[in-house]
Amino acid sequence: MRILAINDISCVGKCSLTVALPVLSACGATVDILPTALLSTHTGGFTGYTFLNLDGEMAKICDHWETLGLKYDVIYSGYLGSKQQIEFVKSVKRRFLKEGGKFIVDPVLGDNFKFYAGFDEDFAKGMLSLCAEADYILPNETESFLLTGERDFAKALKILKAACPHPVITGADCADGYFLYYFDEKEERMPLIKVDGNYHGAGDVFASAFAGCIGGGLSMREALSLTAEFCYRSILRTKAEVPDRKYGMNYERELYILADKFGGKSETVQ
Ligand code: PXL
Repeated sequence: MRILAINDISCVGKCSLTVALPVLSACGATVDILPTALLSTHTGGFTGYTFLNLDGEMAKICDHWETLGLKYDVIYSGYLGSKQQIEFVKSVKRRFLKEGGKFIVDPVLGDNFKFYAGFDEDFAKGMLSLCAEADYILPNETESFLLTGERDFAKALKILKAACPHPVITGADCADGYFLYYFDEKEERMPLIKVDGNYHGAGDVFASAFAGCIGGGLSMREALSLTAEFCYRSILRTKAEVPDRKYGMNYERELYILADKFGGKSETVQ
């Protein structure tokens, strides 16, 4: 299974591609990357970070790839560095997704009911148009609100479903519990255990694991349930081990959950 991960490289802070690579690899995927921006750290909680937009480079990289005839089973996109990149990622899907392949969009926009630095309403509109090209979208509760203007999760899910066949709201805090809201063949809710606190990078850990599980052939429900278990354990570990949450999640020693599912003895190795 070959996956293309389109996301930024935040050198410090464990999110985006530095998370996608190990998590997707643990799911047995061959991972290629298309970096959208290069930052010294992510933008959530650090100050003074560097930011290099890679718009021009992305176009050149893809032109080269076309000469190699590359095609992907899954294309998974996350943080985009500019509005132009939204249109560019649509063209990447057209050029490089295999017939019958899956396009998974994590519409990275914000958290805690605020946009991340550099994003606004106009960017959210563009992101919704990218969601309309996806098979699966993975907004958190803030992104679900920024995309739909709706705080009620059942209503937001309906609006998202009009854009994309399989939306997942990745952490819906409701009066009667904490849930994944998603649409597979019908609207469903999967209960989650809520751990107090804010865990930077949790969305990337979730989206990467889900993309790996879908690429690995699991059904949507199986993929969500394994992803939820992996995230829950990683969050518990992070809560215990990482005092400064802007440094991201300690998910590494939970990767075995994915590797156990997707690993196996090679027939060529005795
Ligand atoms: O985790 C989402 C994310 C990805 N990439 C960058 C970010 C953030 C969130 O803050 O700043 C650069």
